[in-house]
Amino acid sequence: MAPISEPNIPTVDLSAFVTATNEAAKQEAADKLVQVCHRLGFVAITGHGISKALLAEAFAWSKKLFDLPLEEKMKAPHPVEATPHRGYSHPGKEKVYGYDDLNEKEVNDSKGQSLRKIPDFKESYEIGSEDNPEEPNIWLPEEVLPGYREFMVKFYWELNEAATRILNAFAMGMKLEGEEADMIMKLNSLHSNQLRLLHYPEVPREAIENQELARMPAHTDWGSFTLLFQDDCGGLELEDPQNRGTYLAAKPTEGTVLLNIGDFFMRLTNDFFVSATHRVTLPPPTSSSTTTTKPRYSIPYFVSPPMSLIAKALPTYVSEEKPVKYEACSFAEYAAHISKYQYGGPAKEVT
Ligand code: AKG
Repeated sequence: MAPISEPNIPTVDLSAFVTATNEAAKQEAADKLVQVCHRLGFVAITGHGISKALLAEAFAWSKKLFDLPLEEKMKAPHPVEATPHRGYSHPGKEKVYGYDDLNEKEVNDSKGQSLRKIPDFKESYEIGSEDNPEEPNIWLPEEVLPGYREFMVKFYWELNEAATRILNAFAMGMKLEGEEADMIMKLNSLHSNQLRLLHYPEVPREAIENQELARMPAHTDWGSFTLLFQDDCGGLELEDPQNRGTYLAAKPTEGTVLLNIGDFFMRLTNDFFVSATHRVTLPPPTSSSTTTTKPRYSIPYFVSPPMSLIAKALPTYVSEEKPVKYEACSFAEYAAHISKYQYGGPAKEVT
């Protein structure tokens, strides 16, 4: 496994975008956001405007949900097809792939074989906008978990507002004008975003060390950027793009959300921002058990462009030295290409 270095992930305080009207404070924070994401593709954010109480409530709902018996959770099953990503996925259903895996998988599929060698030992529940008829939500019957749906709909929109504030900061820091500036604000589709509740059950450390099970292998996200909230378990790591193969531990810090740049934003900026490779692996041992991991709960919110938006390099980021690197394609095309591999093929159940 690639080495881990421990320096802290840089933090940017965006509270000026929540409360202040002080333009200089906003510009300073926006510049730092852009500098850090240019260098690393990820950043820790404080002052994001999501209250501690709301986050505590979200994690409490997530625990209540995953504590339900499997047959109850399966009353909102994720579709058999890859999309839309909605409802409940049992452990082993999803296998996250990185780019190298995808190439290998294409070869294996053509031979009728499966690459699903190491199942991800996690379960998840995916939620989208209630006002997106193209990708309708899949809810548990209300009596299974009363109040869950109402809270999650509210939470989706709170996160959406935070995403818009962060995009305002990006737009200010990137100093783009006209259509280019407008393009940045389109990176939050409002209705194609995805709220995901994740639970990585307790597992023998050996199973991960021996690669019998994975928590989540290294991958990038497909959209604009992801806001990632995590509990205190640990295990999330991000690759340092300045030093490929070296991962930084994203230690859980209360009040902080981790932002990682997604593929679409990378393509739009012709690699000015790099899509962050990240993974979830063994957390540090705890004093209560050195043989078993702690369970882990995390909540990513994937901020995505509208499905029809085309990722075409913005002229500001193209030059003779930096020619266009990626073919233009819509978010729908890009997402369809990647997602079919994550849910493709018969998923193995893991208990
Ligand atoms: C994903 O869902 O794509 C993640 O990378 C989640 C990471 C985490 O659980 O911290």
